[in-house]
Amino acid sequence: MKSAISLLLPVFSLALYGCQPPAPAAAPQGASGGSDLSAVMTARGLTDEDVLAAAKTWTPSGKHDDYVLFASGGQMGGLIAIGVPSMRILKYISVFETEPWQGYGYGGLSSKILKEGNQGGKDITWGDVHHPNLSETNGDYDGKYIFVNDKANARIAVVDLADFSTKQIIANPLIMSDHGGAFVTPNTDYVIESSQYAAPLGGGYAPLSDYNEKYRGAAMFWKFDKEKGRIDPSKSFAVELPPYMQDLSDAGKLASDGYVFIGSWNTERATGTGGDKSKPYLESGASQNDMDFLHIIDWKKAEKLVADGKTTTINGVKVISLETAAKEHVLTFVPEPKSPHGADVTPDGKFIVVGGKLDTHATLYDFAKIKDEMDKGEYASKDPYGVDVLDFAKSIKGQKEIGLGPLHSVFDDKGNVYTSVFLDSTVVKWNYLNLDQPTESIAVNYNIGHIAAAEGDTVSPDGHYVVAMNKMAEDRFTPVGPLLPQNFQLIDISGPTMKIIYDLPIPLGEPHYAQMIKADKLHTIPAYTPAGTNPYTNAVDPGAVKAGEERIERHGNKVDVYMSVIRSHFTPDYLELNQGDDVTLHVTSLEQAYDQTHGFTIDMYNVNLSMEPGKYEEVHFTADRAGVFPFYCTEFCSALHLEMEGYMLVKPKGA
Ligand code: CUK
Ligand code: CUA
Repeated sequence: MKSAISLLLPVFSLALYGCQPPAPAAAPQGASGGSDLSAVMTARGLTDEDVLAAAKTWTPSGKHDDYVLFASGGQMGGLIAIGVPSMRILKYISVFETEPWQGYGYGGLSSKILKEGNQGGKDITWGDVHHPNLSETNGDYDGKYIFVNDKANARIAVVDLADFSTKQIIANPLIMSDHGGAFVTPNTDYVIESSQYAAPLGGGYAPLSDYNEKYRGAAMFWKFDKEKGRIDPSKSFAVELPPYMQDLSDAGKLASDGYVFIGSWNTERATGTGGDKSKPYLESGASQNDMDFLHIIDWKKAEKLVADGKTTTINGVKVISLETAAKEHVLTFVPEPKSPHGADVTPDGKFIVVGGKLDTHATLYDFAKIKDEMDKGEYASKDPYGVDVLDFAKSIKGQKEIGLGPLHSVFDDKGNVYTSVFLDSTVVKWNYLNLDQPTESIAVNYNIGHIAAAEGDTVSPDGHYVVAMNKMAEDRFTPVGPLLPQNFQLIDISGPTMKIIYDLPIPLGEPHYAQMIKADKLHTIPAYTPAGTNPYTNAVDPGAVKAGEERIERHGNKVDVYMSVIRSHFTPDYLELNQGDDVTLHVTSLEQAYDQTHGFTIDMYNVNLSMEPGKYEEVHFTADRAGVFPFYCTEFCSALHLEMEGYMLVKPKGA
């Protein structure tokens, strides 16, 4: 058999030398080894396999990636868009956090979006993003939107993939934290957000001694208006859940369309010690039962109950009470072992894979069996809240021995499941269509959390790649102090065995989930067209100006500035204000040229905008500090970029 390297030489030489064939073997030069491939390999200590991996991921300048991975940014509060297979970071998308480069949250229109996300009157300027979920049509990613949750502050955001920017943040008025979300139903009718840590619904107070009676979870069904591209809270509803900690969820599809599956832990309803040494910590208290409950929600039935008015209203949200949900079988349980984590529906919608976390198995639930039991009313027991519980053994196709700490599962196009195994630090491949097929395992570095596959959550996954999202990097990269990056490892799953072909350090936030979409499904806009388009209304803003219409209007102490931006000046380029003026800047970029972005910042006033071509922005502030404040363009936009500046003069009161 030919070695990988001899097969690769032509490919790699082309990559290195463009169209020129390599010169005859040259002597190694310095640490890189010069221009001869085998000399480079020797100098850098690379194996054939390393070079093969490089050839599979190296993407020459100007060539684009096949896939885009949208990874949660964790505590960074936003999203990271990464090209696959190159693993080049393409963009950070700010969602719940302020971010200066995108001018996100520094006085412009985006500040209003961030304000909508305030909870209980508190400014919240970060988020703990766990699960990005792409919009779907017929169970397939359609490339239009991506939704994310903020676990810490119970919020959901809508990101438009036309311009990769956040359009809406919805603060959940019912729950105090979320986790099972954002997940969409197969036609993006609903974006699902379920709670994690139980609390009194609506943000009220109750002592922990009332935990069983007063603390609750909820599954929120946010109605998505596909025309407007926004969530419509008025058409949304929630299902009240017992105070078990609801965990990950997934929406049914095809065979299981109309249902949502949510894992849970702490069916023990442990609440911690409160200093009483006879009581267990929450962690061990919540790990006593052999079984917790996989929640099965019939959302189409829930929708009918809402339409029939069988709801109560809490903080403005229509809620199907736990009692009604149990009685009407909107909510049914099936036992799941043991403090489980992921719940992932297979591409055909026929099965649900649950990772055991404290168990060594993945459990494969058979939806046809579940449906049959529910249709016949065959229940094994009831939980303390009157919710019917199905029989475990009757509801599963089987279990697969996976290893220590199975968490999340994704799928390829051949019935293979790739399960992340946290404690073992492995990805384990098995087949849900044939449970007798032996498993294959690959070591990852280290402590994998989530895992993502190409088109992996659709009704037709692509195969090719999975990405292991490892929590710990340890020795993988040059040390950077005690706070280390996470490590995304790209795994080639196209061959007979899995191969790691790239390590990408993630230096911001701890990402949780990611989804990977075919790049050609994304249709981004090159500019806001026509010039003056408000990115939040997708229409030319009434405050926008055309060239020649720029002006300053003053009515008493209210000042409206209609300003334009184009290479390389602002019009008007100085503003004479009086201290205390109530100022609104209406800023229009007159550019339409691709990649011709300007910035607009007012020194000392915490105002900073990104003016992409054609964009309309609006800033409202009080000119409360007197003095002379330069404003300038922060993007190196032209040869006269430094000259793209002006003055805001604020005359002191009484001067
Ligand atoms: S969770 Cu983080 S590794 Cu929030 Cu999806 Cu499992
Ligand atoms: Cu415009 Cu620099």
